Amino acid sequence: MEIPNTHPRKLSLESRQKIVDGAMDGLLADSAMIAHGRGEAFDYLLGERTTQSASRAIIEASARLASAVNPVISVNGNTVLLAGEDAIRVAAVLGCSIEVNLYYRTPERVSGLISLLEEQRIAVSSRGSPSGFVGDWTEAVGKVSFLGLDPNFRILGLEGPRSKCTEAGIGLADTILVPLEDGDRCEALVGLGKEVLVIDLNPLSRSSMMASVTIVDEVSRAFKGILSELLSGTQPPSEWDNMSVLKEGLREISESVGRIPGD
Ligand code: PTJ
Repeated sequence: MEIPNTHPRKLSLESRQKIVDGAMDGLLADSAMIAHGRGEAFDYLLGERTTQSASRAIIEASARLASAVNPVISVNGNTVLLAGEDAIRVAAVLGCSIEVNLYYRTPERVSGLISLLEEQRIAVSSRGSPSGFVGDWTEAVGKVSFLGLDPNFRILGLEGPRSKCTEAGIGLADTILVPLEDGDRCEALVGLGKEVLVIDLNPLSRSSMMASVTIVDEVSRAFKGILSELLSGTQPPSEWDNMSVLKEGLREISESVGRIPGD
C-alpha cells in the first residue's frame, strides 16, 4: 500500500510493513512482531527521535568500533528487515563482516536472511558512496562477508542453538555491535571479555543494562548515526558510564510528554 508523504506516521507504517512482509517470507521469528511492537512503544515515548543521550552513545560506540582490532556486526531477523542496508554501509566503512546470529535459529532463516543481505548489497552498491567516504565504494561493499551459515564456534555460557556462531565472526571479535540483542547472550559475550555495543529502544532491557555501550534508539536511525560519525572522523574511546546514560534516556522519555510523534 502506498503511504502518502504527508502521512504523519509514514515511517512507522513503512517499518511495520517491512516486518509484515518479512514474516510472510518466513524470515522472522514468530515473536518478531511482539518485539517490534515493544520497540515501537518505546520509540513513541522517546518522541521517535535520536535523543541527546543516544547521540552520545552513538559517538562512543563509533569510537570503539573504529579503534577495534576485530569488529563484527551481529544481525537478527528484525535488524536485516529494518536496517540491513544501513548495516552493510557501516560494515563497508569499517571493513568488517556481518554475522547472522539468531535467537530462534533455523538454517532456512539464516540462509534466507543472507540471501536478502545479498540483494541489499546490490542496492547499497548501486546507490553510490555516502558523503565523506574516500575510496572505491563498490569494492568496499563487495568485500563485506555475510557469515552465519556454517557455525563452527559456540558462545561459552549459553545453551542451545542460540550459542552457535562462527569463529571468524563473533568467535574472534573483540567488539560486537548487536542490535535487538537478548540479555543472556549479551551477558555471555561481555563475560568473554568482548566489547558489546547494543542498540535497543528499551533502556530497561537486560541487554541494555549488560552492554558496554547502549544506544537507546531505533535500529535504522542508530546505524545512520554511526555511519555519519565514522565518516566524519571519530575520537578515541572515552571513560563511559553506561548506567548514567541509560538513566538520562529515561529522563528524556519523561521530557517527551507534550511532544507530538512525527514532529
Ligand atoms: O531473529 P531472531 O530469531 O534473533 O529473533 C529476534 C527477536 C527480536 C524476535 C528476539 O531477539 C526477541 O524476542 O527479542 P526481545 O527479547 O523481544 O527484545 C527485543 C528488544 O529490541 C526489545 O527491548 C525492544 O524494545 C527492542 N526493539 C524492538 N524493535 C526495535 C528495538 N530496538 C531498536 N530498534 C527497533 N526497531
